[in-house]
Amino acid sequence: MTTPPTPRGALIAIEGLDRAGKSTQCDLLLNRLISSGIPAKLQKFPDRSTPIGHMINSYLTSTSNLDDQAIHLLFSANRWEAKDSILSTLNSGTTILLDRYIYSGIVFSAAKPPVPVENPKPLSVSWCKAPDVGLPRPDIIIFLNISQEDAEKRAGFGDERYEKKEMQEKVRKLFEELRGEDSNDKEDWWVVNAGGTVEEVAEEVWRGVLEALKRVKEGNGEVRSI
Ligand code: NYM
Ligand code: MG
Repeated sequence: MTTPPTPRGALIAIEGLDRAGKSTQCDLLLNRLISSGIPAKLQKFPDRSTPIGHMINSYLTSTSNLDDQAIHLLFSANRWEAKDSILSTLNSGTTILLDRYIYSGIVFSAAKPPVPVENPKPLSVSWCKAPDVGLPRPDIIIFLNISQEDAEKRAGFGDERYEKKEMQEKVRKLFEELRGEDSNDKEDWWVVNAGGTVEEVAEEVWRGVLEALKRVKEGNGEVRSI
């Protein structure tokens, strides 16, 4: 008799604007999964610990300057360098929580104001998506949706690039566009009202996770691609 193969883990992306509560929810969720007997791991993007991650960190903290296109490709490369480990972790039966993924990658780059001379047009969503095509596709994207009003009630922004009100407003619009894109992609989004208490948000997030686990169970075992 052969032993049945280990069912693969689920790939769960957590997305949202800065201050939506992603990191808090990721930590709670990781604990809840593990204490429910579901092996799980957290993978944060950008992963600032790798050589590419160091370059991204210098850029975000304004220690270095880069073309919009170059930094965009570095964010994508930072995901590609994690791809094999993501796939082998999933295939070994461990669920992965992604604290940001390609969706942040697309909207933050496309939200940047054009540089007047060298780069007169904003980067398009399709251009921004292209380098991520082929990466593992999440079974669900849990979007922590926070209203402008609630976001403003939370602690102020940090000093990193992109943490400015005008930029965040564009990011919000682009996330909305991305969520509505086409019927196929639409199913992937699980929108949670992130304006509630930490516990209320965690409950809604958990329902999304149960949905992802169900999809994996009903699927053919393969990890889809972007
Ligand atoms: N960000 C994040 C991007 O611009 N592109 C990407 O591909 C990713 C993953 O980095 N403001 C931006 C969004 C954030 C910033 O992320 C740092 P964090 O989660 O604050 O470390
Ligand atoms: Mg941040």
